[in-house]
Amino acid sequence: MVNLIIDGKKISVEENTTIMEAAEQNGIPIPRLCYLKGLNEIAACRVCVVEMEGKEKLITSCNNVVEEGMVLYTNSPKVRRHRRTTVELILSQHNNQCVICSRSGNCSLQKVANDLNILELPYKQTPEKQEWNKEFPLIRDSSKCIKCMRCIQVCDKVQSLNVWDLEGTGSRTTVNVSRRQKIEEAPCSLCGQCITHCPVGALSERDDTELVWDAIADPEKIVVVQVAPAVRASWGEQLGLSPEEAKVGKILDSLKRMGADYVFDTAFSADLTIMEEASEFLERFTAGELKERPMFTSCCPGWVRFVKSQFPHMVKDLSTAKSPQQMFGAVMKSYFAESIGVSPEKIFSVSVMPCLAKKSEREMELFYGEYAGHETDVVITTRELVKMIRSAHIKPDTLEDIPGDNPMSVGTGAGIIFGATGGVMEAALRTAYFTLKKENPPAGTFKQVRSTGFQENNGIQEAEFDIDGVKVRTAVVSGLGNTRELLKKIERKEVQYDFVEVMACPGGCVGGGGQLIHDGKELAFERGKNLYYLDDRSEVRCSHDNPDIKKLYAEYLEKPLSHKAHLLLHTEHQM
Ligand code: HC1
Ligand code: SF4
Repeated sequence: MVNLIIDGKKISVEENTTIMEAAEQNGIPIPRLCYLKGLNEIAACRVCVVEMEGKEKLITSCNNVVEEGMVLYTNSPKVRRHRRTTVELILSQHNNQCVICSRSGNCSLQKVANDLNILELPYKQTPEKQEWNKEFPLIRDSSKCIKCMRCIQVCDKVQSLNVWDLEGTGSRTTVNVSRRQKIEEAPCSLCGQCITHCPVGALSERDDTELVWDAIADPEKIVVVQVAPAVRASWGEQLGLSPEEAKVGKILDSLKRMGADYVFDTAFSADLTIMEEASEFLERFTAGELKERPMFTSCCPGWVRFVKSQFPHMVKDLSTAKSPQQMFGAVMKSYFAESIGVSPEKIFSVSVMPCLAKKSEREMELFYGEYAGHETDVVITTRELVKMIRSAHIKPDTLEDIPGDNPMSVGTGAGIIFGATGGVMEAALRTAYFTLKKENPPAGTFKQVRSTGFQENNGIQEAEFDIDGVKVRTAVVSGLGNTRELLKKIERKEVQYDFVEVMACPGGCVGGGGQLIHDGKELAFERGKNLYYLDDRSEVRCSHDNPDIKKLYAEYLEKPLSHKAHLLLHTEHQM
């Protein structure tokens, strides 16, 4: 143990603890902007400086470790003076129009400046302005970038894509798309992790909320909305709702109050995806097609973008099943439109997703009978949903837990866990088990595929199951850096699996780039536990037992992998 004094308090901490952590462990928070544990410990912002007795120069607390006998001050006049000047200089290069910023009220720079009581800006304002393609789902506003390097680090170290880099030297140093590419040319997976790790509003999603409001106001359009499984685990976080209170039915109620005509839970079409994907898996498995390489899940468009740009020869190994978002859209514009007696053109299909990549996945086209168009018309993120709830002046505590509309009102526990890493695999195995054994697996049979933490086993969860004498080898991975390592091992034949689930975002969609932002906190696994809790308490826990899915097949699709199912629910993954 190391003994030292911080702000007059005698403390004792383990060796190699950073000053910042030592202070924090003892109830002394030190302000910071760039620091992220394990990811960005480079003292780029210098806001975390402290004064050390006997030393003239201030030291940064995030990347210096404690030493025996140190006497430190985190808030001395000298520290406050320096910290203030540092923040004033950062503000001189920052577009300070906080009122019209997507991160207004949830910005670390705003908080640090407020805490320092900075009410005037002594330095000349010179925020930079780079061009950006505003059509792209990911928006970067260079005038707000504080060069903390977090986006560079998360894209490089966690996602292994290096979309961002430093450009220029000295005071002209800036962050931009690497190799002087345009963002639409870069291998961006649209996972949105750079957004959720940005301490300010330099990165955000393209705002599509006005398109939804316009559709709601259009009397010619029937607005149908689906809400993804992971959204329920995050939307309440900044609306004052506890995880227990933030039920998906309340989101559905909020959408109805805003003017949506029909509202649904995407867990329904997650069940539909399982029906198709589990059948496809068993078909490919028994035909001996998976001897060389496994079948990969295809519901995460971040992963699909990644495999297309990084491992194009593996695209053919993806399941042909469309994602639940796209399946729902296809069913809304066919089965549902017919059930309410309108033409598909009248249906305006909106989805609420924890994800940015879903905004590009929606560009997928559907040709069905006379209809040629999109399955999904607009995708908004969880953050955009919360903005809409706020702008509609809906009081969250008045929302009611209403069911989804018919004939697609039921989603099972299997559909709900899609939002957490391992969930798609577990849901598929429950149904594959039933197909092979003609009975449901006992609860917890496939728990082994659940991840215990993003960092453990490089985020890879391997498992092997014997189902009625059939041996199935599975792997589940989240995070694209982890995925790259896994794919390389598969290529080198160091490992062999039959079925692999990949989610681009660490922890799965619960940690998606469209979820609410809590600077410095990784909440994916907490949120994931919430989904597993909901699954435990679901009345129906297997996709094949979903009564609305059974009805859909009986009345419309006939059976999984039927001709009609292929037409509506599968894709060839165009490059
Ligand atoms: Fe996901 Fe999925 S789990 S991909 O994250 O397969 O976005 O939640 O909706 O489509 O169901 C996202 C979540 C989501 C799809 C499902
Ligand atoms: Fe989107 Fe989920 Fe994939 Fe992240 S893991 S890119 S949120 S689908």
